[in-house]
Amino acid sequence: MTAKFIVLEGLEGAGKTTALKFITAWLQQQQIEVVSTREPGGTVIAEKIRTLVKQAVANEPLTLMSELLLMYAARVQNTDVIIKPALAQGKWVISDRYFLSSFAYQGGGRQLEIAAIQAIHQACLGEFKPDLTLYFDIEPELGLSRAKGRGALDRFEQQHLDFFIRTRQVYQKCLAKDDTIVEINAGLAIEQVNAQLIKALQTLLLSLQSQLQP
Ligand code: T5A
Repeated sequence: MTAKFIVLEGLEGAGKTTALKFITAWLQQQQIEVVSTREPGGTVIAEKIRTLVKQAVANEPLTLMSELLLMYAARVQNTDVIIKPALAQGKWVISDRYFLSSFAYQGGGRQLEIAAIQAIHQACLGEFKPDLTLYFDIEPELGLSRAKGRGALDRFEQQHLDFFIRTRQVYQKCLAKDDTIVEINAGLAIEQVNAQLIKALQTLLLSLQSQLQP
């Protein structure tokens, strides 16, 4: 079976990390070998970058362009060290966030020029992209209240609501333009979210089976 690359996207508290565990277990039940990763992070070096971007440093703001470049540095590391080798070995890969996060957060939230992000993206990843992106759509207030329930907020979670409204708008625009992105209504109870996930995964498996038929 051809290995697939699945990405989970959405605002804070949308339920991506919770879903990653569910999807991994579901795919393993179908006898599919799965490697999971996250962004920023996944490798030792990329996890160090994650710490850098998530924590504020006293008296030195991280510039917007530095933030974007650090996200892409972590992404290239994750892609070359974990994602591509696993796919080449026939393992499926699930990533908690990938490049859509940069377009949504740095392009939407931070309002960096999309053309600049596209140029960096092209230099770093070329045409490489996920086979399926599950976009967890949630009202920012609800997502943030779930994230707050977990404890101290990071540098992103401390942004004003407007930041997350703009971020969500970019996600929704991308969803409308790309049929490899599937929307999950993340505001529902976990059982209802899981039912939507199973449907999307079954559709992916069916399309794979029909491609393999002579
Ligand atoms: N970032 C990242 C960028 O700006 N640019 C980039 O290019 C990249 C890659 C990463 C930050 O970096 C930014 C975006 C982020 O701000 P992160 O911690 O990896 O930070 O990502 P978050 O999305 O912030 O992680 P969260 O853990 O907050 O969100 P999740 O993973 O979507 O939510 P999850 O599963 O942990 O659930 C949160 C809580 O809600 C509960 C869970 O039990 C948990 O307590 N929950 C539900 N409750 C009710 N109903 C449901 N359906 C629920 N699903 C989960």
